[in-house]
Amino acid sequence: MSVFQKLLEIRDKKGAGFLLLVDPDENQMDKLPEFIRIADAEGVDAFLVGASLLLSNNFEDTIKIIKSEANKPVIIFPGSSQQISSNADAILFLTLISSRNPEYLIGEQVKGAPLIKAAGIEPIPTGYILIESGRITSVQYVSNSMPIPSDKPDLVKVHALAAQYMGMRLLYLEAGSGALYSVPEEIITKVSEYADIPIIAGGGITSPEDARAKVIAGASFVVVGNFFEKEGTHNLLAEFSEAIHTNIKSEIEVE
Ligand code: 1GP
Repeated sequence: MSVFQKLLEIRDKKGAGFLLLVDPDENQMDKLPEFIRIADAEGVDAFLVGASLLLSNNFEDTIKIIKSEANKPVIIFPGSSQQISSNADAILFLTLISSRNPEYLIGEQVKGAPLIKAAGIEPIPTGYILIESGRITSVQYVSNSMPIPSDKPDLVKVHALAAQYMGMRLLYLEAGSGALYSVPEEIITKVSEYADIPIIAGGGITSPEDARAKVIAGASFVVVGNFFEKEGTHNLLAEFSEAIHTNIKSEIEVE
């Protein structure tokens, strides 16, 4: 089964999938194995690895540690065509559809495609849409792209539909790592009613309630990264899982 199919299966079974973003620069490598084991046990469905920019040499080791400590898909969430590894299972083959910068619409993709083929990992074509979130985010700055204003859901909708018509399999609605405000539920709902491909919501999600609100609004997958990089947060992994897995929760409630 492909990783993409596995993701759909998780969504169908659990209501939505919990994707944990591991930034290779933001985790102490000696503490990473234990964190991954806890995350695996507490219900994380898949791991994303990547960053807008890499400052360290930890990219490969991060992937290897996750592969050895958890039995879940490891999916690269690349900031550029330099972030490709044969040790991962798949890669979000991103098109920064909200951008007008050709480098992030086609340039990086052309550089990355042969490396992905050589690595033998599964590309998952993904329309990546930046949404304004209260301040300039790393992805916005590095990609030199203007995010879509958060009070313009129609603009997000038409970008999403264009991504679908271009053959992309997923939509990633991104507020940016550490965003002040996560992607508004209104946008998620309107996009989910307008386009037919599954939505990933990420950026600035810092509570189980917020994560669950994204699922109720129509997200199929929720990404959390920054929050779990802070000390003393790992005990909340289970609560995030429960909040995101709306089907499983309702089964418990029914019993
Ligand atoms: C960033 O959407 C991801 O690209 C996750 O964001 O780090 O704010 O959780 P956070």
